[in-house]
Amino acid sequence: AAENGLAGWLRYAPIPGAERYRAQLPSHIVALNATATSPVYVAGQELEKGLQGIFGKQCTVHHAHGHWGAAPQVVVGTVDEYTKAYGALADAPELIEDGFWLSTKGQTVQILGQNERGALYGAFEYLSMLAQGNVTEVAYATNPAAPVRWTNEWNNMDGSIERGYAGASIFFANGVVVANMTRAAEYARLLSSIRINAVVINNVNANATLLSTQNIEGIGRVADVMRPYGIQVGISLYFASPTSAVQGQQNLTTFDPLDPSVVTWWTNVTEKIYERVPDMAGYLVKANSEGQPGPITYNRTLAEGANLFAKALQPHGGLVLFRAFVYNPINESVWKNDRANAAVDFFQPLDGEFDDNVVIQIKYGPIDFQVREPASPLFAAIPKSNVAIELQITPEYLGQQCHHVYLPPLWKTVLDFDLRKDNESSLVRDIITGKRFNKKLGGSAGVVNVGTNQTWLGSHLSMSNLYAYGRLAWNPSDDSTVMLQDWTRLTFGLNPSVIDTMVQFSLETWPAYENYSGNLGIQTLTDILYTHFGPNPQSQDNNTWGQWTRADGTQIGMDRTIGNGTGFSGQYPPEIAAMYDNLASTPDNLLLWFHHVNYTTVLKNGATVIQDFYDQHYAGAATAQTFVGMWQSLQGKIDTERFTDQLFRQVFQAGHSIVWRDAIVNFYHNLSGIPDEAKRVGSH
Ligand code: GCW
Repeated sequence: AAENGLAGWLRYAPIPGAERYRAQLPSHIVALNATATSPVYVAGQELEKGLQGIFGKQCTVHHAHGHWGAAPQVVVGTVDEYTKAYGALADAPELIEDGFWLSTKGQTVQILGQNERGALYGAFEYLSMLAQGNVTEVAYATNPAAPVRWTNEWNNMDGSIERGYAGASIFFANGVVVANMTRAAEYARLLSSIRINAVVINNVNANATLLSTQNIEGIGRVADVMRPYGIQVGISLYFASPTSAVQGQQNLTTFDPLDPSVVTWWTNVTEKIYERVPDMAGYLVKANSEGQPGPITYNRTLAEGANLFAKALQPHGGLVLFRAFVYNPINESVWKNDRANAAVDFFQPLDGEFDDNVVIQIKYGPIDFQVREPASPLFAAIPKSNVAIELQITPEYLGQQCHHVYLPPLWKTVLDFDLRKDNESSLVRDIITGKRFNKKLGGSAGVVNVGTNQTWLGSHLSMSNLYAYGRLAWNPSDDSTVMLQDWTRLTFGLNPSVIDTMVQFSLETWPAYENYSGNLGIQTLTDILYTHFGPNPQSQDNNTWGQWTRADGTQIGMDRTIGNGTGFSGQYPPEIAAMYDNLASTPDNLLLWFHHVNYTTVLKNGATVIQDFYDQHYAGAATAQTFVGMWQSLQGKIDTERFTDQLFRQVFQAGHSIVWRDAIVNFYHNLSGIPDEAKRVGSH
């Protein structure tokens, strides 16, 4: 059904007036030299399905160059195969790995990839144009900004998903890889259309049993169904696997990364995996963080730990994505303690020690996927290392699919941030693509956590975040509004009023959520101990997690200055350090991230800190009330099933935003005793 969420943005729904275009569209599809499970073969199938779905046009699919009269055709394949069959292209495009050339000029639509994967991307691009009613003539080449365009799926072996909001795993159940690969294949199809090239299928809090003989075979089956879509499979490793009982593998008494028996163990396991999955993408590693074992357990460095895997993978061409999310529990009674310092403290001294096939995977902010964070200073602190940004599509701290929050504007505060390394332009997006520090490797990792739910993520609208994630991984400068317009057309059709409403509504969601959950850089004031859902400001302090507010009766905020505070602002290059170290030059929206101030401190916007807290929490909740009406205005313009499903969520969000507002304003009113100038808060 059109309403079926499984197709996501790949619905190929009929467009109005489709008949008009039928004659000018291809009747023949040439998927050049495609073997049955290759991406070019899939591209041919998608083109056939898409032209049929969007225009009701029946095409014939061929796999070799031929003559079919004067009828228009589309040729999809690699540049090399095209050149062999048709001769050199007049204006040969400059393509790098995974790039493609698309021309819709003349009788032959050309979709030519640098490799097969690129050709498939090009087919999806052409279909995306057509599905949006765009039949104009275009001719252009496009290339990826970076080679690492991965998703991470925090799937446990028992089929549960850590921070997943869409049901059980599509990959695992009862300790093993599932038998039915239908959903894995469908997921690969969606991901390849947004040019993702690898999926890490298991949780970073990993389990050694993934490496059993039976599960390696299972990983192979996942890889087999994803390969035709140009998607490689990667896995997360449990660092202490050599000392765990794993079916089919030796059991050692140490996991010391410098112990020769451990080196051999990982070399052997890696060989077994590559025997079954010759194109495995690589390993993702969370070590010495949140209770996970790692090299530090043996007084080895994180680099020694990362290089253990890098050396095992190197002969096979695999990558190690080594997470920078490393921190220890800390004591709040020490004023200078700061979890935000951990990543630079751990990794900066190791810059230059990581092997070439290691990529340091850095969460966008120094803490943990909060509603707003400054860009992680680590992006500028390890110029000799490859880096990737870690974004979170699964909205762990952002409403868990019960609130809608369109995330690209948040991500862009980091991607577009200029860290001014060596007083030169150093945009985070130019660092992760390798451009700024001349690195071949780099890119993006998105924590998606899809599940068996028919919407994939737990709500229809949340798919706009996954769609935009892929687009940004390809081109981190892509525009939040344009991506959303495209996604809306593909998902809900071409009605301009639907598109306008979706854009207005979506772009207001993140600022509203920030306002009712925690503004001024205090971060999401949620329940930090267990659920990460709903307000619980008191849980933020007196814990060892280090996401503190340090709020008391008169003051609030983390003093991260160099002189009196934790010194975190000094982790940035000098220009940025100076900006954040000084109260006067710190933007209001990060004030409490960097400074411990009186509730009565006056902001740049003229309000006091406490009054702004009150005002913005009211404003955010008020905005969330308007989302209900905006959504209701779509009634009859989109299908009833998705309309009703999302309406329920918007009503919940409206109510829960008031719960948020009241919990936060009352908490700080009680703590500070300072009345609300507008007399909304407390008893009066
Ligand atoms: O945000 C925290 C999550 C944990 C997660 C961890 C991480 C997978 O609450 O559930 O563990 O981050 O990113 O490793």
